[in-house]
Amino acid sequence: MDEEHLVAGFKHYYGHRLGRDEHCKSPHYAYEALAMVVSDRLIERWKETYNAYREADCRRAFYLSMEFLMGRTLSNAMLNLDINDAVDNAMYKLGLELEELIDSEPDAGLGNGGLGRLAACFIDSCATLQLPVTGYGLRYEYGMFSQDIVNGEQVEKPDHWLRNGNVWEIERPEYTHRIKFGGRTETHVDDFGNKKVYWVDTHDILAVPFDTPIPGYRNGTVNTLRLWKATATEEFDLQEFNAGDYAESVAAKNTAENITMVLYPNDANENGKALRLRQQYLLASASLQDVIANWVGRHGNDFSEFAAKNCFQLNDTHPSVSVAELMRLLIDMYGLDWDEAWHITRNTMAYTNHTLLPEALERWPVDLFKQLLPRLMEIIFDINAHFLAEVSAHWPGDIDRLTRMSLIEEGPQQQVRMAYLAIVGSYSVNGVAELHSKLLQQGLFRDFYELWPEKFNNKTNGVTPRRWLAACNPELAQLITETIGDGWLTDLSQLKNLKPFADDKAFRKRWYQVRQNAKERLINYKKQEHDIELDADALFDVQVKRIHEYKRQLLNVLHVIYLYDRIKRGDTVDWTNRCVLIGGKAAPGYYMAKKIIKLINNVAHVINSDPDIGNKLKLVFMPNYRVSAMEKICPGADLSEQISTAGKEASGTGNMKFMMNGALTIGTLDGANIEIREEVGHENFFLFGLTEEQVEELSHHYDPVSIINQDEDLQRVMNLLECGHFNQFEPNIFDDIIASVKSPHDPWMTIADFRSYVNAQNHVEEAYRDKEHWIRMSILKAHNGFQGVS
Ligand code: 26Q
Repeated sequence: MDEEHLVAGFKHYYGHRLGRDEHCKSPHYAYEALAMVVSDRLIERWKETYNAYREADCRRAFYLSMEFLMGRTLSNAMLNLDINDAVDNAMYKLGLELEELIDSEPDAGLGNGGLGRLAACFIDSCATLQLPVTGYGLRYEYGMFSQDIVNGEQVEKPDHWLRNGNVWEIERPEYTHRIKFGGRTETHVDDFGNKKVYWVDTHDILAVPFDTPIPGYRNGTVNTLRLWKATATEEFDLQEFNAGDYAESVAAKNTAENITMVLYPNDANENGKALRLRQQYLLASASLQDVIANWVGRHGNDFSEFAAKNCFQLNDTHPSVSVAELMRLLIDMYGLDWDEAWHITRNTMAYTNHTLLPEALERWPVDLFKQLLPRLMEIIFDINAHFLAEVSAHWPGDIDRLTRMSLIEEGPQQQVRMAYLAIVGSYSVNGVAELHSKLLQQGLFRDFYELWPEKFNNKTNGVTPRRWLAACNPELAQLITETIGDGWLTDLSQLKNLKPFADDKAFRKRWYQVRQNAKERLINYKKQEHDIELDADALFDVQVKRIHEYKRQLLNVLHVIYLYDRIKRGDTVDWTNRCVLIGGKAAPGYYMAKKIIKLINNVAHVINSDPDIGNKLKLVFMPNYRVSAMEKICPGADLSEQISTAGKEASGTGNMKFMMNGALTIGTLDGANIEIREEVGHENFFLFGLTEEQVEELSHHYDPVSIINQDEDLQRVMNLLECGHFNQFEPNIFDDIIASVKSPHDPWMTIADFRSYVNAQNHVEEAYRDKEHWIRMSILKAHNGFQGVS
């Protein structure tokens, strides 16, 4: 771990393994050599952790997720191994710039947003808490697309993140599993009248695992993230080869390998795609076979303790075919009877829901399911039959309820309701914030809550403070540690010990200085990457997240236009300079989200090139928002925008990352905002907007046009939009956006919240002008110890 050995290790890898010398100009190889050196230091601890869990023989959890949005690994590994300073010195000795090496690591962008990053934060925290938790996911060849902005519009580029190899993973072909697709089922009855089902004539593929070490924070524990890659089987090729089609048989490998080729964007248009169902089944089957093979290796065919020793956490419904797959494996492969298998399944599966939006609830056409996974479809029908019998015993004669609760939705084409499958097959169902969990019980899953209230619970999301404070904002972390010790790194509630220091003038001064430094770094990053000058004294107002109508980036833009209009009218007494930064990706098929990006860029162009505006107001769209960008952005933000329509954002997690770095929040009573506000105190949170109940009530008689007519400011904002002020040479391109906010059916109610949002923003400005007051709030806000579950 010391400097000398790090230097020697680096030279060894750089010179002998990678074959580079001092003439090599690319920082990439230096990054690789350093990553190899750091990775070596994880391997021994990895084996020890594996053996320790084996010996402890405790219950283990497996986090099944189609997404792990890991971002970069190097700086996190260095932090957790406690070798930051040694590496810093070693690189200095070698004449290398550590920052540059860190920045040449590509993000592992194997996720869309919140749900994928939550999985990554959880496995980090589990390693730190020394919990025996393994992540299971897919090793996509292409992660989340990278976003370019051309003429203000999003252009997607494939993200071939593995192009230069991946130092952190180890392939483990010895744990390969075979996955069946297609074919048909045959039922045989033996001499004793026992029924046995065979799934035959299948087209099989292989799932090969790649393991990544997940180090805990300075505790010697290294857990595992195991990602599956799809490959062709040997005989798959051979069949065709024997028929003489050599080239075709090799080409056919592609069909198998396509399965893990690309991460699906979170996009309503991608619903129902067969390839996505193949991906989901690959994850479910390979992971369950893996755990069962390990179990059988230790306990033979005795599954009596299986549920007591294993559980599978389903990250949304994406892996929920696992419920049926575990039944199949136990019954068809290990000979258990239905009741035994069902008892085990119901006591090992747990389901986390991440959305209330009805369009986001997964459904698969029965026909497609039958064709791709015939045996699984049969099992789902059997589960449904048993389940509906239970429902009718509970509510005799209640046919409506049976129709509502059935795992199969009837209609022109039958569909499997994956959320219901997950609920029926699990011992626990949770939402991701208190409000969200309450709404699941009272709304979406009400029937199920009435049947099994004991299954339902809440687990408010959390984020890892190691990556989201210690690693991304070392200066602030240092100040906190100097003030209250370093216990907060593994016990976030200790941040409450900062509270008295909000009254300490000297501490406030240091806090302010550290935050200004972070803003300067963000400004430099923007300047380098996007060639724009920002003013460090301005209020940095940031909204970064996926672009979605319910997240209301549009409301943010309406406010920016309102500020622009005020400057143009000369209404600038007591003005607060403001830089509004917006970033995020739109799903490639989401028309409105893409229009919103275009609008942001067009408004930005008009504002930023108007000399009347100057430093009073800037609007910047930050392209290609991703994990490594957030690590640069959140330390430098003053104000975090959490402005979703109440009841629509399940939790939000960006809100937590901003607050722990000392930003204040403007937000609605939605998701985890509500709990954050309770923790930090109402006076430290800029609240606005309708409540979830008010949104629901208003939806019956919403009249945005009359709201506009009664609000002069809003009228002017709408006029600027409608007269084409931001699209002078592109007529009508924003008509659909204008129509959407003016529609009485607008589910996001942007217009309804405009006035109260503007008022809250006025309070923000007032507070920002009183610097001492703002710093006090920043300290209290960041550090009242909101914890979530990380
Ligand atoms: C669906 C169908 C086809 C292809 C992809 C998908 C798909 C992919 C990803 C659907 C949804 C997702 C991701 C959802 C997500 O990130 N939800 C967020 O989860 C966070 C963690 O719980 C919450 O904080 C956010 O509120 C929630 O929006």
